[in-house]
Amino acid sequence: MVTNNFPKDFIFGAATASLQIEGGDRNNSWYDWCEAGKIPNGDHCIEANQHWERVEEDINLMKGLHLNGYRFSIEWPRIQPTKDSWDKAAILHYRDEIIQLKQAGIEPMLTLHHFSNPSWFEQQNAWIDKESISLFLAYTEYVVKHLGDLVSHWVTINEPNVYLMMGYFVGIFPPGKEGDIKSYLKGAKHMISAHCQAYTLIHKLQNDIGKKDTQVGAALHLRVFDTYKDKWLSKISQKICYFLFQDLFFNGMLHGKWFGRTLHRGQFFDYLGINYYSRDILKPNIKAFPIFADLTKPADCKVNDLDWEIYPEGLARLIKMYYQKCKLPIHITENGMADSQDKQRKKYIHDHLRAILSCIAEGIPVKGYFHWTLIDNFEWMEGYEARFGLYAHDLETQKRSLRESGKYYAEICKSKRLLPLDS
Ligand code: IFM
Repeated sequence: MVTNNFPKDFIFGAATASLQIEGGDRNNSWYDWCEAGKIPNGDHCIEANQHWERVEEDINLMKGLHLNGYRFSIEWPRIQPTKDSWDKAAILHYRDEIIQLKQAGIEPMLTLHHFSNPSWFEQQNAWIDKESISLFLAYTEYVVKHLGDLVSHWVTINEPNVYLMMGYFVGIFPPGKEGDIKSYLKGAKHMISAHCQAYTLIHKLQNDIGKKDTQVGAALHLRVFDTYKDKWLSKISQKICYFLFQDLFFNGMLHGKWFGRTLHRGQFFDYLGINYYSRDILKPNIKAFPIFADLTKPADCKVNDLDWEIYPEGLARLIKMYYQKCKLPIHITENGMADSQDKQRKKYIHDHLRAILSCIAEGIPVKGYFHWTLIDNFEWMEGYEARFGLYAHDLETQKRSLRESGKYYAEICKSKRLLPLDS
């Protein structure tokens, strides 16, 4: 039976990424991308939320929401500014942030890679270069050795599918390549292999210090792909989309597989991290290589400020679909909407949490929900225009203000109960 109560140990969190909130770093691929004038509205990630200087203030925001979890990422270029150097002060900064979080009763979920690369790594062809795997592992080792005693939940790589699709196929993320399917696949193979080896490495290092509660996963951007009027070509597109965009990564990272071949033997997820936002209806288009479809939406559906369909049932569908495939605990590592007027976010949160409760009622171990995002921030190609925050952010004054939907989420986090919309 579906109840309104979440399990006592359920993690209610929010998620962010370093590049999107910290500001101030000039040594990364997104700084270079902004400098090259690639953000259509001219916004620049150098400003962001000045989180680097405002850690304490932002942890207070989290306390205001009654969060007991926070997913965030380490900015690799800060830790390893050049290929041959490490910045001790930077890793200690993160250590201090984690200590403050834990003192506030907030468990960190730490992401090692979330879209941005050190400039030196980008310049050597980033993830397309085979050396990327050993470089990522060296960085992982450094982070785990310095922070591992404080961290139980790890995300190796955030949305490798989006990173590669946008950077090598659509061409709107660095390095801006279009239709380069060969690099997409090469990058995928390297990211999958890096994830599997990082999984093993993190467990080994944590074991060495006697830390037994380590959970390692990745955050996969999963979408629902539905067919258009049951057309035959649409059914083929659906198979291609599920495979190329998600199952290649899901099977690869879970089982160490690459097109049926074993890259690494074993199982490399302790939990499945799902980032869920929307779905696509695949309208046949024979010229649209390699998916042979245009991505469309149902007529008259509700959308967010970025014109993405709001489809809460999709979250339940994906949780069930992927749970069947892996039978592992699940964390919703991201879910949220761009809604500058805060007109729809409250219902969005309600409906997506209701979808999660329906899965829990069926016995699926959904363990946590990390709302994207704590505070309006640098939304990649949209700059500061897309406002996903539970807190609104004023770039001029750096003022943070809790939205109505944030107040609603705070009450849910506090009571661990899904509250009615009129509450
Ligand atoms: O802001 C992004 C995040 O960095 C990755 N997942 C999707 C979010 C919203 O677009």
